[in-house]
Amino acid sequence: MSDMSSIPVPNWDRLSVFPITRRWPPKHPELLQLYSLPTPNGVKVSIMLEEIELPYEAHLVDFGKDDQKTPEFLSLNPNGKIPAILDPNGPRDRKPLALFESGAILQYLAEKTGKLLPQDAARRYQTLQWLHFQMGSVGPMFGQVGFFHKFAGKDYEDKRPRDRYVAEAKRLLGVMDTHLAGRQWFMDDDYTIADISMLGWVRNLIGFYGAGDLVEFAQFKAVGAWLERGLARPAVQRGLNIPARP
Ligand SMILES: N[C@@H](CCC(=O)N[C@@H](CS)C(=O)NCC(=O)O)C(=O)O
Repeated sequence: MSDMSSIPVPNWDRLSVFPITRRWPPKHPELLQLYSLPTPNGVKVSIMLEEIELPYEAHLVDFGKDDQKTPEFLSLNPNGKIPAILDPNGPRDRKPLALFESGAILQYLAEKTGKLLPQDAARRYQTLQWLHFQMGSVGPMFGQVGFFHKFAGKDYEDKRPRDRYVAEAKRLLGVMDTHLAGRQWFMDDDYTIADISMLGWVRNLIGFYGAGDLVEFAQFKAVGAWLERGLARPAVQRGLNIPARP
């Protein structure tokens, strides 16, 4: 009788122990699996994957079906939000790694591939500083502008919450504008995960949320020019529509 335990299990086969693969079965289990929807947080990861040209398989998490609150999705991200990934070739003994939180995913992918995060220690921390600025300030504040201006909150009679978030969004755009004046990207000539984290949010604020006039976007000339440069990148254009909406 042969001893089956000595036969190495291919890495991709190990994905089947992750319950998320029951709702979203991988067609290519040897590739990194992305669970997402093209929202400002979701596109950070699809843009990154397109930029670094790491092969992956994208799965649509349909908010219309509350996919993000299903037990299978929650098994990977207990916080019930996209994006999330499952990498069959993780960093420890190439065992699979499941990860949520877009900032952590961007850092992981940058370190895995050695791309879009400077090698120099000081510049690396400065890049992470801007990434955390996006995660802790830009995303949450712009998101609230969206809620109070475009979504359910727009019907609230009391406009003070909306005005508070608009004022904060303007302040943040001011911080970004001052930094970007005379620079191509957040890290000077280096396009990094800091830029990737912010492009979708600024685009959404003035596009989908329709808050351009409200935040007086026209005055933030350096941010406007940076956004244009970012959106001109083919990988950004592709990433903005992955996975395709239903
Ligand atoms: N801090 C999280 C935020 C993720 C997040 O808020 N995702 C939104 C879409 S942009 C979501 O999944 N919303 C669905 C829900 O809350 O039910 C990250 O950056 O990954």
